[in-house]
Amino acid sequence: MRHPHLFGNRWRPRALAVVLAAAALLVGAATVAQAHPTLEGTSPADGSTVKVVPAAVTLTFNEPALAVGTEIIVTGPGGPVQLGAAVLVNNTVSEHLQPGSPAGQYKVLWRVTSADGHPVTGTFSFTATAASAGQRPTATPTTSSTSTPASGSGQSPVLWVVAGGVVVLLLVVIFVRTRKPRTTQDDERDHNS
Ligand SMILES: [Cu+2]
Repeated sequence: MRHPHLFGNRWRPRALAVVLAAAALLVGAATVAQAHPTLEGTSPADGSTVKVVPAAVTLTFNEPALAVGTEIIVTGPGGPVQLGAAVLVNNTVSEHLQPGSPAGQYKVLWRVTSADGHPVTGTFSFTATAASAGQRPTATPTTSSTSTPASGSGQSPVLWVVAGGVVVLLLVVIFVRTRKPRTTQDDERDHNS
């Protein structure tokens, strides 16, 4: 038990056993989950020099990511140029860049959510020798929080299992907290059983 103080002294062994069982279930569910996605490549490639700033950057992983929490920030000489939410297609995560993005060095900060809900992060950079065509939007880019949900295929139900487990744990906590020992006889019986 790493954090015994979290449980307090009022907790009885039986209640603790229930919590431990629920926790074991959670751990079991998490173990079933796939390993975290690993980055297999980027476009543009890390450290490469491209002629013009691309319309989008794309990261390819060995497995699909979850849209929730997945975010790509692309910063160039003129500041951030990412446009809208990241787009998830199969094993790839793309981020569109503003038209008219200036030449120079670009740094890409990415965070993707793996099937088990854990975030995986990384960075890469590239250099563009010419600005991309088009006019840079003058207004501040809308930071839309509506991310494109990935199609149902490839999504793991583990996230729901974990969420369900958390709810069960909360119910156990509420149950144990509200259930006070009534008599000393009750306590005696619990000890002997
Ligand atoms: Cu994980």
